[in-house]
Formats: sequence, structure tokens, C-alpha cells
Amino acid sequence: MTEDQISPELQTHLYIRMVRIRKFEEKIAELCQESDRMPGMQILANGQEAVAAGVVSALKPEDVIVSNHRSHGHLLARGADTNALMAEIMARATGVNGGKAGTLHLSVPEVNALMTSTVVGAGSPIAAGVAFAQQYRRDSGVTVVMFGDGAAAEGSVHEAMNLAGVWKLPLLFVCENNCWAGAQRHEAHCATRHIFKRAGGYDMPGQSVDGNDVEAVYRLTVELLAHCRSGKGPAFMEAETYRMRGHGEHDRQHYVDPAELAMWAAKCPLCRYRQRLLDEGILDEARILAIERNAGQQVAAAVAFADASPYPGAETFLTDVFVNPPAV
Ligand SMILES: Cc1ncc(C[n+]2csc(CCOP(=O)(O)OP(=O)(O)O)c2C)c(N)n1
Ligand SMILES: [Mg+2]
Repeated sequence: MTEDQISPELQTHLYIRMVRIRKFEEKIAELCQESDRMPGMQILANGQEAVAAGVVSALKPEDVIVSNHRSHGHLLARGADTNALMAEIMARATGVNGGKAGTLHLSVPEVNALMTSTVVGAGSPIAAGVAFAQQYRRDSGVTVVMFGDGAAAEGSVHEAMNLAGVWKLPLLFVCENNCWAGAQRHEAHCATRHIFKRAGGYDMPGQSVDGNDVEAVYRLTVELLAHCRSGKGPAFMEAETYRMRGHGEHDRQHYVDPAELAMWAAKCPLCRYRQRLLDEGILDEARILAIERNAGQQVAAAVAFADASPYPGAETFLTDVFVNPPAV
């Protein structure tokens, strides 16, 4: 089997990944409705699960991922521990970052998910630095940076694309075009309908893909990663998808046309893939139910784990914050 052939095992794996991400974030949305359950601003990627599962499943263990504020799916797909991720999001000491990062500054270095940046566009220059290190050390790894259509308008992303092109860095730019940046529609902040075409300006291959088709995303990722890995330099993918919820859980989406939302709901990546796997005979109804039940149980267990965990103690306030912690 070549890397881009999608076996029934991989198909099942992709579906399980997407279901787990959806259930994880649905639980967060639910807990946001209860007062004092979820600290900070919760930014979810409902509707974008196929991008996370498709891109990340194509990576090798040595590849590094740099993510943004809409990161839960990327990290879960990368294999972050569900309990420790939920605990971090709920600001507990047992979280992946000791409860001090919270949802917006997550990092899971043990699965090479180096960092997430809430500064829009900031991930790309950092990812260029990581890719430079990989190239300098002659590592076989590639760096993948995930960012939004809004971020694609930031100078920092263009500078990173240029430098990656000049130095032929092993860096895959993945733009999740979810049609919105906050409450701004794509056309209000972006001069082109097709962000991937900008790749040509930096002499790197760029392609768009249906971001709600997990297999299409997986295939294109494999193709572009092969380019990056071969020493030919960076590549660019634009995954066309849709943000089904508000920018964050505080946002009731009053500015969204319900007809547009309904149109994208009909293209739900999970529903489409579930139907496809049923049609192809890869999964049956019983197996699908079991996958969903299992994911629900995992998420419930993660919340119970977080609930039973303490908040970080005052004695940890300065640990993991400074390279050389000041004396207290
Ligand atoms: C430099 C910077 N400018 C503005 C913000 C506020 N902000 C946070 S997310 C966001 C929208 C980003 O849109 P996009 O890149 O498309 O990602 P999406 O939220 O759609 O996933 C904005 C403007 C920020 N965090 N950083
Ligand atoms: Mg966006």
C-alpha cells in the first residue's frame, strides 16, 4: 500500500478521529452554558473536523505542528491525551500545561504539537523557524502550520511564506478558510476568493481542497508533504470549509445568514463521511453507534478527570513561565 492509498483501517481511523473531536467540542459547548464551568473564551471548530483529521493523520511522528486559537481538533488528531487536554482547557493542574495555558495557549510537545498562538498570523514565522531547525539539523520532519483565512491577510504570514520560499524550508502552510474572521465575512477582509493562488507569488505549489471531505484533505496533504520532504521547499493548502458556530461560544452569530448556515450544515463533514462509509460497506450502523458511544464515554471521562483535579497551586505560578525563574 502506498501512503496515499486509503485503506479501510485508515477510513475507520479518520472517522473515529472526527467523531472524537466533534464530541469533545460539543461537550465544551454544553459546559459553557453552565456558569463557572469553562474558564476563558472557548473557540470551537465545529464543521472543520475533516481538516484536522485529514491533515494531521497524514503526518509522521517526527513532523511538527504549529496551531492557532482554533486548535482542539488539531491536537486531538495528533494524539494529545483527551483527559489532560480537557483538564488544561478547564485550567486544572493535571492539564497538558499544568493548567496555566488554558484553551488559547495549548502546547503538547510530547506529540510534536509545539505550540498554539492566539496572535493571529503569529504561528507562521514561528513555524518557519521550526522548519529551519529541521533543515539545519537534516531531520526528516516537516513542519505544518495551521491558520485561518483572516490570518492569511497578516504580513507575518506573507513574510514567512517568502522566507520559506527563499530557504526552501520543509514547511506546509495549511489555511483553513472557514469563510469568517470573527464577524467579518471572507470578502470583507480578503482581496481574493482563492487564497491558495498566493502560493504562486512565492514559487511554491498551492492547491485548494474541499475541507469537508476528509479523504480529499488527507490525499492532498500526503502529496504536499512529499514535496516538502523531498527538499523542494514549502507548499500551501487552502481547505475550504465553514465555521458552524460563532467565533467563540460568547458569539450568537447574529450576523450569519441562516440559509448559508443551513447550506453548510448539509455539507457536514461527519455526516457525509458516515454515509460514505456506510455506502462502501466499511462500517455498519452498529459499528458507527459503538464509535459514537465510545467517543462520548471518553469525553465524559475526561470531564470527570478534570473535575476531580485541583487548580494549580500558587507555588507553581512562576514555574514553566521563565527560562530562568526569578527568586521568590
Ligand atoms: C494580531 C491579532 N489581531 C486580531 C486578533 C483578534 N482575533 C482573534 S481570532 C480573529 C479572527 C481570525 O480569523 P481567521 O484567521 O480566519 O481564523 P478563524 O477564527 O476563522 O479560525 C481575530 C481578528 C488577534 N488575536 N491577533
Ligand atoms: Mg476564518
